[in-house]
Amino acid sequence: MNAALGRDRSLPTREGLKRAFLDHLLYTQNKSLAIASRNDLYQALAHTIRDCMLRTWFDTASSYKAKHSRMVAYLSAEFLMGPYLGNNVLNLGLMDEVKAAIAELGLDFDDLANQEEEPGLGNGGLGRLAACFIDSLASLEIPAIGYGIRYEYGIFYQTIIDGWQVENTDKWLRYGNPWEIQHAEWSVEIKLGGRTETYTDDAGKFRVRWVPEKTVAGVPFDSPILGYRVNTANTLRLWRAEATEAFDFPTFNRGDYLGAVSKKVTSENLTKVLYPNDESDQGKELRLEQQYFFVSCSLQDMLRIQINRGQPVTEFHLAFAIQLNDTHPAIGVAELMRLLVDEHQIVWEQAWDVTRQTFAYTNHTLLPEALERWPLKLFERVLPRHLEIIYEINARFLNEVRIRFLGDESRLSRLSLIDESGERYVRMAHLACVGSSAINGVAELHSELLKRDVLADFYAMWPEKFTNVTNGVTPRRWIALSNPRQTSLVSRAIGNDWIKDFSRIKELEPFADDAGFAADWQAIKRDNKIELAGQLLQRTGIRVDPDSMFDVQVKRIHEYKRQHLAVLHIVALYHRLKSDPNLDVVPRTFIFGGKAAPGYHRAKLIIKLITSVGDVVNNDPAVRDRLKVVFLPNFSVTRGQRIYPAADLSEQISLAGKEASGTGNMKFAMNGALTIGTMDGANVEIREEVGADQFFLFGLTAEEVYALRARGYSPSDYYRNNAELHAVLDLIRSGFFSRGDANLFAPLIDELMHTDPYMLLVDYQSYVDCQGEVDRTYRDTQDWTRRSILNAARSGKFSSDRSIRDYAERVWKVGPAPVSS
Ligand code: KOT
Repeated sequence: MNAALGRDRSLPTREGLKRAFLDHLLYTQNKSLAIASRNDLYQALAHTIRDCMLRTWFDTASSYKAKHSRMVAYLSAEFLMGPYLGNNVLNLGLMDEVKAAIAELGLDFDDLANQEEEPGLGNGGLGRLAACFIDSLASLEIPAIGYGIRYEYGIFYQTIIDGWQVENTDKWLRYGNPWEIQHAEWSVEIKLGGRTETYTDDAGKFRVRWVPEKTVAGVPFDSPILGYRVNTANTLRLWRAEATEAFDFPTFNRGDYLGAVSKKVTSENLTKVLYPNDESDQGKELRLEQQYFFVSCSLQDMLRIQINRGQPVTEFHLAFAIQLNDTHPAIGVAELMRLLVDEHQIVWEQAWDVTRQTFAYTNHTLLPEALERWPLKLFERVLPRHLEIIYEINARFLNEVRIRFLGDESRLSRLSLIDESGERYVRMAHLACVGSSAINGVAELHSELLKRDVLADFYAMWPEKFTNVTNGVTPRRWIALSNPRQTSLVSRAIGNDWIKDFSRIKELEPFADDAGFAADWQAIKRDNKIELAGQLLQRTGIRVDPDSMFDVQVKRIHEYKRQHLAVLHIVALYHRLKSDPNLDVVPRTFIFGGKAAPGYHRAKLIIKLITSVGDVVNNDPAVRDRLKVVFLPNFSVTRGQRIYPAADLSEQISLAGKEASGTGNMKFAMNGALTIGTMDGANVEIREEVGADQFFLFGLTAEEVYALRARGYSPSDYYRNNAELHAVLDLIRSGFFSRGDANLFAPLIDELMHTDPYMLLVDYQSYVDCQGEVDRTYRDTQDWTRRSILNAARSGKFSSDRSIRDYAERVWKVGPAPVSS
């Protein structure tokens, strides 16, 4: 409909943007400027920007089709995309023009952009990584499609009531989603449950077919993923479950209208809600159905594309490289086998070759509770045919093992796809390893630990399959969009090529010693802190001093991430200040944010501990100018965009050997925050890149953690031998922070004193000493600023563009396929 835009790919003028905006206001929202709500204005602007991308999107698809480019299919149960509007305007290269056009209409761009409900279709790191990767794939002009689930309700909205987390539903689709296009014509049918039966086909061949108990329809919703200032717009294709028939006609004809509709409701429950657990496996039937649903939809879609291109299904692996984002889509290995063998009548051996050459698997965790396994009974009930296929894969695989390791029975049971040590389970990581040609961890240390520990037997079997791809984050969203002040300063100094080629950020290094640049850098940090302070006041009622050090820990709340270690430090400082009111400490604002899984009581108690300590500290006149503790509710991509640019100190304090990589650590570093952290995940590589002076290191190494655990660890020794730690734990235990309720935090403190599985007490002194070092360093503002600039200048490795190049070369064997203009 839009004459002002989108006819070709030349960028629209300011007048064209204004005209298109007003047209959408009238023809899409049916409002005038005078009566439009902010949502109407946002919707009109979103549609205007969408129009600017459609031609590129269409041309990209045509170009891939014509060139038969090998395509990356990134399969992920989560895509935590964050708001689209700002990012799309940025990637179009239209930020200044759009802002000006909107201003000329008497409106404010940021104000409208803030109207967008972010699609929270992920829990945390894993889902956000998928979003950064999809941005980098498009920006590097690599043919790719992201496949996932269009949850009707994303991650819950967190509020804090009386210091506790309260979950609210996330109705992100309430006002519609202007960034998606539904393609009902590409719907597919998904089977579930039932049984299998054998039959003889026309050629006299013995075959198996699946007689499902029910079927549901999968309907794709596509969003364009525009690369940064290129002619490529890839697709994010998310599947929604619908009833295959709107009505169950036999029931309907019996006069049971409600009964007939209820079947529709049941089908649609499949994609209703995102499971809000990060790094824990709950083994729920609906979750297995969700996984199978989106994987089968996606594989059927790829086969349709392959056939539509006139290519044989036996060459599927030449057309697609499928990346499994952890094991949530690992059922794809069995599903592709089923589709090839049962539905396309390919012989097993050939189908297996195709399958193995198609898949690659990324592992994202070493935590045993996150390794997915499905009770065999449940699996059989939902996916009877897949269980048979998995048995067949397993039998052939174990034969291979037997030949390689004669007589090693225990190795067989360790490697088997079926865990038979007690109740029987299907091990999804094993299925992923056997069915993939490449297996990777997400940071050097993590990949080493995988080979040594979790996947050691697979490493012994196929060392050549293993590789490391260190995570990265997109500098577009995490600097150019979130931190416009830093972006213009940097671009004034070194030009703006760094946004596309982030390795060039190193050209900033010489400016660390440029007094004028440093003064600007420092002023920008202060402005960002003032802005965040405004948000904190508005959302929590707590007033903080922008001249205090902003010491930030934002990430999911989990014991292994040790938010409570930071609390022990805060309580220690509080205790010191109370004992010596004249003590000279650098004023600090401790900022926390993050969600706890709703069923993870210990994590929820950690939130309550943070807010309770905050209540006491923030309201104590003796310390309140020097210590502030804020828990910012509902940490999300949107909130992160304001937080990272305003941080002075980034807390990355997980127990070594637990955090696979971390990606928040990278966002902070790029935005000039120095890190206090352990030798865990990508921290190791960050320290290596930015230099030890820019990284405050403390704590045991992963090796030392293993050694200590092997020797036998007794936390009570640390409690007894460290007077300050003793006092801190006693103070929390006593009820001092819980209005005299000595029971409230008892479970937390007792666990620390008796088992302390994440070794807080071991690392406590080293952490507190290290914070002392941070304090001393921060006092010399010029020195701190210099380190902050160096830190950002040396963060080039942590762009997701680098990660994607690594995958493209080493795993997918694909290259760019630019779309001609
Ligand atoms: C969740 C469930 C099962 C298996 C893994 C997870 C998982 C891992 N969820 N998030 N992660 C994080 O992934 C990030 C991206 O690789 C890492 O940076 C981070 O360390 C993981 O904790």
